Amino acid sequence: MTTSLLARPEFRELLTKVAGLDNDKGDERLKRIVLRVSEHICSVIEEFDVSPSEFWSAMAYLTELGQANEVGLLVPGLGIETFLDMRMDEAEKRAGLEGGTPRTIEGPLYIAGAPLAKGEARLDQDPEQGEVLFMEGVVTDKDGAPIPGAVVDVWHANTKGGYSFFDPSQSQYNLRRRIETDAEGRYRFRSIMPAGYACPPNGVTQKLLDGLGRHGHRPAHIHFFVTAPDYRKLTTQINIDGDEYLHDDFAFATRDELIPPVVRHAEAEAINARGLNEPFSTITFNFVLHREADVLPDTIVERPHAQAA
Ligand code: MBD
Ligand code: FE
Repeated sequence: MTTSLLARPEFRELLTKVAGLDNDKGDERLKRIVLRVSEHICSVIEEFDVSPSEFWSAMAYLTELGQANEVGLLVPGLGIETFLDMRMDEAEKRAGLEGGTPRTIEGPLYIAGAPLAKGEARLDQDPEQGEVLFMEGVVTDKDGAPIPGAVVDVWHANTKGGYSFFDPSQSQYNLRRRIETDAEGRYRFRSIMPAGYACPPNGVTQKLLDGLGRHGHRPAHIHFFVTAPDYRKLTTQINIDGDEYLHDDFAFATRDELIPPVVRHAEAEAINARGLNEPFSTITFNFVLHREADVLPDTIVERPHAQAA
């Protein structure tokens, strides 16, 4: 039987130098993390007897992934963004926070700086053939007290599953708005029913998913950041009920509390009252925020966000 190379003193010495643990400069936490990551990579190579060719194909994959700007797509596909949510949920539970609207992942397609409206907005700027959707609700604290002046930053895909900015066929900030709640804590918007998103079929993320026998589809959904002074930032989404991928999301973001009823209105009276010619849908969804507290980990996640203008 051969003993693991990883246990040999000459390998331990190599790792120590790799992580800079034999010097007194640099950052301690970074050194400890680099040590563990290096150990884990070498251990996987050993466990699976990874050949040099296999190893370099993995490095080529990561290079392509970055060049295609798909890192933010693979991360949720591997469940890691959901794991970060699970850790934040646990930390809040340990600190005694209960209730409130559940968080779910941000995903890679947020753009900062969407137009700011007061109380209500229309999100669909680009004419599209699709079902009109009205969504409304109130932002409250845990006791149900409305929070006026909260900002509901909403973004979603068009009827083809594409997001403005990333999809050059859409105008700037199409289907993206920030809505400030009114004196009663209310927000409302008119938009168009989104379609589900699918990873680019010939893309780098889908290539790995193919190897895992997995699809790259998300159910139709609408994203939100909900913020208010002295409250914890909420990052969440609602899913459109009835979608075939509702409980089979490649990004693992579905939560039972985030599937509000979609009410379809087909009566002529309701259609006329809204000034429309076709049936439409409405969704009511309230957001419940937690007060901020020093002992809790920050819910504001620093990550690069493009801005369209
Ligand atoms: C999306 O629209 C999305 O929300 C996530 C998490 C990943 C890819 C596309
Ligand atoms: Fe999305």
